[in-house]
Amino acid sequence: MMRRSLLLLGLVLLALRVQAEPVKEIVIEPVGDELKFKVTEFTVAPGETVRLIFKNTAKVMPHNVVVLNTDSPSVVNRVGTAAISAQDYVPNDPAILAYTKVAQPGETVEVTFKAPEKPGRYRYVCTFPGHYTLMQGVMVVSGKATS
Ligand SMILES: [Cu+2]
Repeated sequence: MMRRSLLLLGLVLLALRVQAEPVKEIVIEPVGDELKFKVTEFTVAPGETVRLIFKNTAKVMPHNVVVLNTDSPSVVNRVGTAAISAQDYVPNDPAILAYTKVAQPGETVEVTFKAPEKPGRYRYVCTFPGHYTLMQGVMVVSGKATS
């Protein structure tokens, strides 16, 4: 009987621990129908679980959010140009850390991913054709690791 209660207590504690794992929620919208993200910079902790939600509040423009593992302009350019002919505008590129699918106007999409362990600046772009040169932001990884 005692052993059974201890087992149950253990399970409850385990469940609480799983629930307590922090998830950083970031909500991004475009600026009207401009090729701009409203949030152009956000900060997360190294290794943190990030839930990135993109609410496409635009009236006519489809958009997505593609997070890269670098801030390098040449990589941004490489991914942005390859996206034009890629399926769903997301090329198969090793620099892509996470991405949402394309959100049509009025649609909300999201992606959950683990932030890099390495502090630094990580560029995110919209890879819908013609958007990436203007539609960009930076995810800053900084501070103490969460795990
Ligand atoms: Cu866009």
